[in-house]
Amino acid sequence: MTDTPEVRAAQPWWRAAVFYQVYPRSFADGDGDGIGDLIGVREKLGYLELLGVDALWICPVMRSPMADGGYDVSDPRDIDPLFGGMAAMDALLAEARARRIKVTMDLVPNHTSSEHPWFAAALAAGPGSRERDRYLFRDGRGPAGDEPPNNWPSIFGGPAWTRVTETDGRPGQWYLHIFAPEQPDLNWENPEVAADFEQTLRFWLDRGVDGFRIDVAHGMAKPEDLPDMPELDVSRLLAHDANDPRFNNPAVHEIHRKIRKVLDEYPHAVSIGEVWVDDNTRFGEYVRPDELHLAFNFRLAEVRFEAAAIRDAIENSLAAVEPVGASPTWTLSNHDIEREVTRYGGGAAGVARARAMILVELALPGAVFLYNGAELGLPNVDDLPEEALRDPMWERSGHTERGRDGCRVPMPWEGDAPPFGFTTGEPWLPMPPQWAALTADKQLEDLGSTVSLYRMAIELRGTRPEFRGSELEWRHSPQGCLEFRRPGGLICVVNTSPDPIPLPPGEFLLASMPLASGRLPADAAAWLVRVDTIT
Ligand code: ISL
Repeated sequence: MTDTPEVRAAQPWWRAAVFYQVYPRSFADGDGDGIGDLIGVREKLGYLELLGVDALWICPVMRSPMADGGYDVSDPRDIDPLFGGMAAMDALLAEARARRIKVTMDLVPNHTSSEHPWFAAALAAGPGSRERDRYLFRDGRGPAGDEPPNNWPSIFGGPAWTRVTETDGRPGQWYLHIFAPEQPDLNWENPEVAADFEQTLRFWLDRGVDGFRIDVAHGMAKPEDLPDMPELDVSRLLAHDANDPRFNNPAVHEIHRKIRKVLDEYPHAVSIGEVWVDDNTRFGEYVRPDELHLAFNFRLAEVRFEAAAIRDAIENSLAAVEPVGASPTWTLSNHDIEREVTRYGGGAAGVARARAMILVELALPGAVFLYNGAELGLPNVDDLPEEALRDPMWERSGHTERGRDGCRVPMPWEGDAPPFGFTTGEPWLPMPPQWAALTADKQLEDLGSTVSLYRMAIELRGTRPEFRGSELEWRHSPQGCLEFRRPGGLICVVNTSPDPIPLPPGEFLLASMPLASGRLPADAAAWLVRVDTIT
């Protein structure tokens, strides 16, 4: 469908929005305790406005003992004091609104913290109780009940079951936790669970948030009888397998329909699901008109800098949502994934390729999700000292998986030495001294920097008519290169080959690297405007 300016104006704000993901612990620390907070986010709204993003996705800031960086929620309707409490959230919402930046929160419906009052009540109430029914408690297997109820592994390593001690001091039932033991899975068949989540949705929407990112949106429903996994291949623990009974059970769609009914009462609000489902048809089911508005498609975040793989990721992401009429989404990285500079090989080539890929991503139709620090071209930090690691995966895997801290190192803002203005205290993860060259302050002054490229690209995408239309047309291009066009007249070319290539005819808009004698160098991308659409 080629959209006219009128059609575009009538579309919801999120359909082609640029979202910026804030990992609050690592973004900016406003109170000097070494951990980022919402006071810090508010202080940086000017920077985000300059960057030109439409909306924020803020990772969980609700009350939490922080066993998994806030994805273990003990009170979903309060802001943790570590992040500045409710006052900091209200101040952030007010100032973001004044600057016309939308704010979406991250909600965690699949599990609670083991310190949630419901879980304490479940432990106290004993087997068969109404309190236990809000979670997935089962008797163990074997004559003494000392084996887990099934063979499911946890995503973070070890079994997905933990045995509790009953109030009489005896070993008792087991409870399911797909993630850490501090994150017991909720039983979504219990109506109290859905009712409580509805209350949480309304609570934040009434306070002025513009929507939600829904954590593990493919995980809330569990299969009846919790059957064993067909095969237990440890090397595939983190892979998303169509036969994995832990995820993507059909009953999950009824849950999304319920959530959507609530959101429909707040027509401005958006829901974005974290959906790790590879099959295009199954993926598309999550964004049917009465389910989620958007779902993360991670294909582009999983491929290397290689033309055929990039094209395949784009084509599949488009194909997954096309039959249900949903908007595609694009992301190169997030707080769970190795940063793209490193994924593309690191060093100067890694940065060049990441710069090329942001032009590819921002040339695509649909919503784009940028992860904080990507705009500075930050690499993963893979040499964090072992004693600094905080991801539960490190302990749970028996120190075999270092986990995700390498992509969560705090943002370098200014100055020549750590902590680079991130905090006045000790940053919660050590920051590399080499990041002195990558601070936001330095890059904002340099037109050739990665942050300047982001700014120019986001502005062009938001203002130029050439970005109109939801279709992509692929054009023939040299080996190792890609060229696609948008109906509005945009041409995007990317060169993953080792040699410079000539550019197609058109008016030059922007390139990720200076052209060499009019040619596009290796590891670069460019935007042009089709000659016949220039007025
Ligand atoms: O589902 C998976 C594989 O099929 C996993 O990749 C899983 O979806 C993913 O790890 C979920 O991540 C989210 O929930 C976690 C939290 O640790 C992550 O940070 C968050 O993004 C538990 O709440």
